[in-house]
Amino acid sequence: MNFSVDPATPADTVVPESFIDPIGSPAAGLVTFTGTATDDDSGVATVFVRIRDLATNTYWDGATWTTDKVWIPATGTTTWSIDAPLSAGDHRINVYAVDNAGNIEDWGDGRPTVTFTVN
Ligand SMILES: [Ca+2]
Repeated sequence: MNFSVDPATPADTVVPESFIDPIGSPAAGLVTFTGTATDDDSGVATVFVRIRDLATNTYWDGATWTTDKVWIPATGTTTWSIDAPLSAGDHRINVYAVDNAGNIEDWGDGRPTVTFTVN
């Protein structure tokens, strides 16, 4: 029997991991969220964020608030940021990362979630 090993590029099967920096209780207005992401092998391609206003049950699409459960790409990868104009009340942010091999951080892997109150 013959076995061969391709030394060139082992497939990346490791799912990336994202993290949200502490948010606290920001003041109403334009709020900047920041965080990080890591990935073995191919590296982080994109970080997606979903920001929900729990009072109106709407989601920030980058331009306006919508009832669609939209995910929008953050700026940056291993360190990322995103801005959203928030009114007072409870909000929730979720984040996930995708790596350059197309592996997607799914809910089962954690997909960080933070619920916070805007003052
Ligand atoms: Ca990977």
